[in-house]
Amino acid sequence: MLKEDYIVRKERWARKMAGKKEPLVRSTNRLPPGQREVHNFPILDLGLQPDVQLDKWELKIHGHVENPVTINWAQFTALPQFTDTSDFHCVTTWSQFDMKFTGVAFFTLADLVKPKPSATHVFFKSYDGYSTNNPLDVCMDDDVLVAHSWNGQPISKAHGGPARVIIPKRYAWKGAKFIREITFLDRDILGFWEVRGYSNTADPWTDDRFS
Ligand SMILES: Nc1nc2c(c(=O)[nH]1)N[C@H]1C(S)=C(S)[C@@H](COP(=O)(O)O)O[C@H]1N2
Ligand SMILES: [Mo]
Repeated sequence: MLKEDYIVRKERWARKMAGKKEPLVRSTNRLPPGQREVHNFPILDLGLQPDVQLDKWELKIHGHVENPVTINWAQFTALPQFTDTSDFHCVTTWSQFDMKFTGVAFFTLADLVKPKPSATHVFFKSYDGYSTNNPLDVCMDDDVLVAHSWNGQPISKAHGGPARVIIPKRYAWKGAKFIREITFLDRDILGFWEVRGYSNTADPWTDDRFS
């Protein structure tokens, strides 16, 4: 990512953190090609929803970073909190608008572990055995977070609680539910769906579903 792009994104995020964001003015065309709007927040998983107790929950963040950490629930929820409203696009053609997620911004987690210059990609692993991958610059945006709440309520087990990753600019499979481990890498490694024929770039606006 260009240094200028990074600074612009982080400034945008800082305004959100300070509560100074202007009211959202969204495009009237919010539905990416091939999608239909839903209101019932469908559930998609691998058929198993791991029962992770909060006192056993841990998030390991490591790899090409200066300061690897494993944080427990109390440490995670003590980090600066971030709420953002975004649209959610599943590759199976449903989209739901105005999803209000609260948690910890990816910028905050990156500031905590300090990625080394060699870090170019991020690999996410979940408690259900799921995994997915993204370029670092996709994660370093003002709308990316590890969420523990949806519309003010704790995220249910079915929707990936205790905590899940939200990456609004990508199809939703790029955001791991039941998040357990975040690894900064110096190369790309494909995740669960990416090795099974799904697009590695997953951009809803270009109908970029399969590889
Ligand atoms: N751990 C995990 N994360 C996952 C999945 C999964 O099966 N396991 N499914 C992905 C897919 S395909 C989508 S569309 C969204 C669905 O989130 P939801 O069930 O809350 O709608 O989670 C994504 N993250
Ligand atoms: Mo999906």
